[in-house]
Amino acid sequence: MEEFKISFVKAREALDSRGNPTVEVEVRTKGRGQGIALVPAGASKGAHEALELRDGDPRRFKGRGVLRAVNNVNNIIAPAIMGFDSRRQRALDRLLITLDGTPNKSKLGANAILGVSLANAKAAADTMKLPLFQYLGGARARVMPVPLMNIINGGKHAGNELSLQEFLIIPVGADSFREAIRMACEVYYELKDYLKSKYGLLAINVGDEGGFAPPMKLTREALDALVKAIKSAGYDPETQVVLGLDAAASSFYDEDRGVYKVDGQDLTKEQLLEFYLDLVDEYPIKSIEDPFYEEDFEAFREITQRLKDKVQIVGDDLFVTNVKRLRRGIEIGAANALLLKVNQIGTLSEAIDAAELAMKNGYNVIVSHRSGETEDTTIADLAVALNAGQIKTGAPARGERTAKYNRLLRIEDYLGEEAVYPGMRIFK
Ligand code: 2PG
Ligand code: MG
Repeated sequence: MEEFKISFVKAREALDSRGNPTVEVEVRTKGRGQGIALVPAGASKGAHEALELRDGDPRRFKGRGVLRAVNNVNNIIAPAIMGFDSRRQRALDRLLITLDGTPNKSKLGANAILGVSLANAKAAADTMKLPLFQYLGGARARVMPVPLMNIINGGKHAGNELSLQEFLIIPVGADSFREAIRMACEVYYELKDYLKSKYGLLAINVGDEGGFAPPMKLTREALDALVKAIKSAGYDPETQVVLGLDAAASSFYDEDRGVYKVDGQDLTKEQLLEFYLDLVDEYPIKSIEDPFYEEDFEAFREITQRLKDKVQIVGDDLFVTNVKRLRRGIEIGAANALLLKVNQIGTLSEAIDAAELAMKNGYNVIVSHRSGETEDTTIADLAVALNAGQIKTGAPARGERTAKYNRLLRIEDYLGEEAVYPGMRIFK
């Protein structure tokens, strides 16, 4: 099985969707398989994420260069994995973890390690002449993910005053992924028209994830706009296109004073809980991500207790795709869904472990992009490979977001009759 052996590894500095440098890794096998992976980057990062190594040299890219990570791939990782059987993904990831030797991958950089981990999987798949989703998921991979599409951007992703970061539409009333995308696009067009007429032309500028970033101040203004757009597009907001939120609450939590700054007010965590409960009563919200800041497992448990029968409570910054934090959450019932971001943990195998642990414990899994993305489409394949049932990858705008949707449209086409679109069933 010589053909699967790694014969070439090279990293280079490339760009992400915010124009920041990022790591690209290319891996080739003796059997002429090739894998290229580009690493994404977050803006509202969890404090417990694996470390993204940046140069900090102010003379290049305002300190954001990633040449140290690139050099770590080329000088340390490449010689160590040359000749390794690319199919042994788990062993390769373990070797990368050992080479680094730190708990948060701070020596080599999670960006260096993840680039190699993903490029290796792609090279193995290519050597086998299999699409990535089938290489990773085998014959079981056939569930198309329901997209959670962030079409109004706030928080750290937009230059407006919305406290909450993401206002998502979820097209559950479709019977295929393709139909779901069409419905979501139609809502997106209606939203654009509505925002233009109500707030003027400036309101249709888009934020980091392709959603609009209108000059709104209040959470309810954004939710009202979504409901209006869904109805104008001819859909029912209770059954066909429902809503989700990513509060990203760590970004508006004032740790010194112990309050959340939401919609111009300081809220205690009890008041913030009441705020969410009211929103869930008033709007067809089916998913709330990071409702509290990332250390408050107790507040997460409280909201999960109160809402678990009707709302998916998602841990992103809370769990950071880390099985240790996820286990702690599962023990106390801190959520009922995991947001899965491969670069939060730094290897493909560890991300898969987190997904499996979540699913085994009845948690939903949402495979997710980062706000700083690239044209890399690995997460689209991963979502299908895991039969995760959900993906969060932005609005149907900006090439780095549509790349994932287009990849999924292609996968659904490959799967043909075997493809399943779960729709509302994801919210069991
Ligand atoms: C999030 C993500 C992606 P970021 O909070 O869920 O939408 O944002 O990549 O900035 O952490
Ligand atoms: Mg989030």
